[in-house]
Amino acid sequence: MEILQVIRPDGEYDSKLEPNLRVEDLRRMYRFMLLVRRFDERMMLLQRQGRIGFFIDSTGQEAAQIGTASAFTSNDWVYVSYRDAGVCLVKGVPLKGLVDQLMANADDPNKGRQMGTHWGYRDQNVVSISSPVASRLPQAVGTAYAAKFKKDNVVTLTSFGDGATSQGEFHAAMNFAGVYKLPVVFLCENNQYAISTPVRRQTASANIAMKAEAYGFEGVLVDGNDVLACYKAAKAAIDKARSGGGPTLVEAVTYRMSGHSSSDDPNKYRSPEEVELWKTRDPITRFRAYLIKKGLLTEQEDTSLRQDVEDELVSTIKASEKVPKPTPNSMFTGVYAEMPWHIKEEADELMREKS
Ligand SMILES: Cc1ncc(C[n+]2csc(CCOP(=O)(O)OP(=O)(O)O)c2C)c(N)n1
Repeated sequence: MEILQVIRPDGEYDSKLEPNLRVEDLRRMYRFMLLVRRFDERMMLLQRQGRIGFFIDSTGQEAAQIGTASAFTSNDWVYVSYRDAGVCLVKGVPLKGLVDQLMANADDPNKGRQMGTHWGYRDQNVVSISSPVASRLPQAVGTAYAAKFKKDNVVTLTSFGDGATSQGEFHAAMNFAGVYKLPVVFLCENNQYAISTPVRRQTASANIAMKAEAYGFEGVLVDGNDVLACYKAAKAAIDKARSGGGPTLVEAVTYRMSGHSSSDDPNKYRSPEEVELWKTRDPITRFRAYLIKKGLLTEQEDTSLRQDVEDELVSTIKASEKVPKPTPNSMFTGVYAEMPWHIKEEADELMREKS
């Protein structure tokens, strides 16, 4: 299979393949990429300082996430991965919403009940993450099935790692989506590892995209470190889904530059040479080179954009840290429309003990 690439690692590009995007869209995408990279660095530091409990970053995968998400509209549904802070931001989740989640404070829409990075934002159609690997895929297909049934003109995105493709849920979801021609985009962010398991231990296939063929729909292989290629592949998949053409599996070939999470040491299972090689394919360096080559960004503008991102992060962290923790009795709310008697008893007992 050919891999779709618009921008080469040195910033040179194929003008015949460039998607039709406005300058402000390109700049917006670049800013999101800078923001999520600094967000990752900052959050990892906060975790090391004990100011948040746990963190999973996406460094190296910014193009796959920002490029793909930029092709969706605000009405579309997304079932993201814990590694997809960038998708949440593009979907319109405020930066503070992400930091509040990690701080598990009272402003977190999930009231601090989820594990850190297990995003969920109802207002932006970002469905709360369930942790078992690949469990989101059948859920996303269910949403796409409902959309088709109700004739809602929405497309559902679900993103997952290469490791998820070894789970039964991946195959069940792909099969159902294929049979019912559902408006769903499967995004496999193939970052080469599932914690310490390399992708060659996940599959004997030449790639993951080709698996779509077995389920009767198209699979597309894309350079996951090329933001324009990711946008272009997603846009084509979304347009097809919206016009009744059914699902697409997009495999974005990328690399997880850091460890699996704040609890992992990747030096135990991969070589420094491998990491160095992927650094030369950095998605942000590549997009920056492209924008400069096209005259859409100057060195000075880049510097001030980075400062702007830094300022936004600093003020957001300060604001989130001021928010108190959720009150203990908030754990009894938000699940049942009418509280069952036994939960009410427990809530009353807690209130008595606290008073
Ligand atoms: C069913 C299940 N098994 C194991 C785990 C533990 N676990 C959490 S993340 C992960 C690796 C997932 O890798 P991949 O799907 O490639 O996504 P990535 O983390 O690389 O983005 C594992 C094994 C889990 N959450 N659920």
